[in-house]
Amino acid sequence: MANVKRGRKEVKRTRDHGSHNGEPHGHKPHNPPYYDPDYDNPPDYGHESPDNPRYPDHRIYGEYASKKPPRYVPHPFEHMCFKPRKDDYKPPTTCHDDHDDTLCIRKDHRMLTTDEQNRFLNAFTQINVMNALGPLVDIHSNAIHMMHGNPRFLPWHRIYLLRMEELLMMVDPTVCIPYWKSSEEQAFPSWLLGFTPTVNLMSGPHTVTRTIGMFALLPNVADVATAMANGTFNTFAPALEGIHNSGHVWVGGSMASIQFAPCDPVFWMHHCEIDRIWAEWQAANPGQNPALAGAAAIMDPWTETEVDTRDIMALGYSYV
Ligand SMILES: [Cu+2]
Repeated sequence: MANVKRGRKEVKRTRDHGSHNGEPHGHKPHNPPYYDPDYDNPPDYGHESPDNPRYPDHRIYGEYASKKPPRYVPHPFEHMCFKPRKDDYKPPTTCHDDHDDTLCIRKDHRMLTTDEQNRFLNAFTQINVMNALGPLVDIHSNAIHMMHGNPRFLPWHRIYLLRMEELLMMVDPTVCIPYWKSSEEQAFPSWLLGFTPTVNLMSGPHTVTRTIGMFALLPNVADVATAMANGTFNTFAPALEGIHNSGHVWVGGSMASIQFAPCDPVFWMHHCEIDRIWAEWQAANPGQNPALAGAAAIMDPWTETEVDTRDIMALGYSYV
């Protein structure tokens, strides 16, 4: 085979040389450069060049093919996704029963069915791909809201969770944020292990990482009981925030950073548990509220005040 090929080449070279005045070893002139007269003088095929090359054909794209295409108006989040008719939602319908459409009943994640787990992850993915999650995560990275290390910590994150839950419910009204009772469980929710989304943040895309158990211990039931034993908000809240901090570092990776933590769905389940513990403590310690006044009492960037955060039923959710 190789011999045949080589033989062919010989023949061709001989023939080429032969065409240049018969001298077998003479200088071979360069090929003239490629020249296409149409390139300089394109023929007229009778078509105008399109005003808008992305939409070249007016018959197909209508006004988009013109110099003045329609203005782009984004859909509001609640209209970004198709939703089945209310009757066609598949059970279980956790959030909207016949009496109250908006009340969320937040459950221990261990109580979720596979369908409920999937719905939570699907809704999380949906709000992420429609770029609604990234901006919510970015709010958490802005220290101007003073949401850590002071009495705003619990009420601010209560509203933050609520905004997240509202976003999830726009995609699937059956979804509520489940809580991760880490003190009792002492393990990472296994159904989240393979779920490490990439979120578009103002700093660029961030993919969730975890270093589970590597850099901290996970506070246990006794630690939570000790925090719960505080009789005033001023001592209870820092104790609970400390437990919360350890949980962040225990998960590690994204969760260890204020900037990236809310990219991990476990952030919301962790904060849901912190919020649940606070609600339980509130019920046991009526009238004990954060000492916040003036601007510090407004849960910016939202309009809720500290007073609005006292009653979770009034905010539209409860814990089971
Ligand atoms: Cu936070």
